Amino acid sequence: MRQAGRSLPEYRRARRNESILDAVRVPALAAELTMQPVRRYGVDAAILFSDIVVPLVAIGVDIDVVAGRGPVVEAPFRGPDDLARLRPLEPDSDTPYVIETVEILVKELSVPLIGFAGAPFTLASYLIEGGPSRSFSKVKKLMLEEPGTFDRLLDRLADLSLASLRSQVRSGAAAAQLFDSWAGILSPHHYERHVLPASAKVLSGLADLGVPRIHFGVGSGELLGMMAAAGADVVGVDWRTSLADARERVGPAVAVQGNLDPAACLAPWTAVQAEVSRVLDDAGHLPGHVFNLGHGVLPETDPGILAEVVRMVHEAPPAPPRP
Ligand code: 1CP
Repeated sequence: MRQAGRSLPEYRRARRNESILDAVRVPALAAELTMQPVRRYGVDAAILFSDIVVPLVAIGVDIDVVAGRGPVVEAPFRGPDDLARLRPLEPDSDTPYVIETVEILVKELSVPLIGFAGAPFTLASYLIEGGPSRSFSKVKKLMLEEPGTFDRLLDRLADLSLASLRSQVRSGAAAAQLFDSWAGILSPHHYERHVLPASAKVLSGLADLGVPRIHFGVGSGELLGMMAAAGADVVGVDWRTSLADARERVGPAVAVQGNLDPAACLAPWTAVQAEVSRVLDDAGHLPGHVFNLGHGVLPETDPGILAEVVRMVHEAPPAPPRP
């Protein structure tokens, strides 16, 4: 999961005070930052060091990633005129550094690399709110006030995410994760009407590449069935929904990913151990479970605890084959 590196002293040393957007443009550094948590924890896959706003910045949208806050948009999107600010992404010329980072990683890593992009709704929420938000009031207002503009915005963002993911997979990423972190703030009705079509466009647009497609959200328990039906092979689940319930919602053909509460990793080991056991039990010790946190690693997490979590999951009895 995101930001495993933040807990590591070697990460903080390598990052120095550089902005993440600058670090991403230096392939050797981005590759090193991707590999650090893999080396330290022995996890089974790496997630590319980048950010969901990288393709937007690459097509000229003025976004800064502010330390301790997140992405901040200089001139937030307000209406139909702003659609012209989103030209198509041409990965070869707009994000050559991402392609180069992926190419280095594919050579260096002994585990698969997961590429990723922000889902249309989560990207739109930053563009419209202007930055991280609690109420998401502006994005909801635009969705209801100008549904045509909103749908066109999401459709363009779908093209952007799809172009970015396709280039990462073409360069060697072995899986593609679509992060719809904030979709959980929507009612199922609005998700289905305004968001699902755009996310389905991204996921179905990857089908021919033959890599697993992971669809992740936070607080999205009520949306899991639709998130699976959008064309996902794996659906990410946070700690608010048990993996047993999640499995029922996504159906037998789709795997679940999750869902240890990142905050649980701040507790003493015996408490963490009980939480890890419960996640494994909820998943039924069956195939089709990718063990993960329900969201990003908290920076104050003790790396020793995360190493123990990985060891415990690796030592869990292997799942029996599917009947
Ligand atoms: O482990 C990694 O660092 C992997 C790379 C990675 C990924 C997968 C980063 C680096 N960002 C992301 C995805 C991302 N970025 C998501 C989707 C996953 C999630 O929900 O966590 C989101 C919503 C963002 C947006 C973002 N970027 C935030 C969240 C702000 C908010 O609205 O609450 C933040 C804080 C950032 C900055 C950022 N991105 C990545 C890092 C390491 C950081 C921290 C700042 C920095 O180090 O400069």
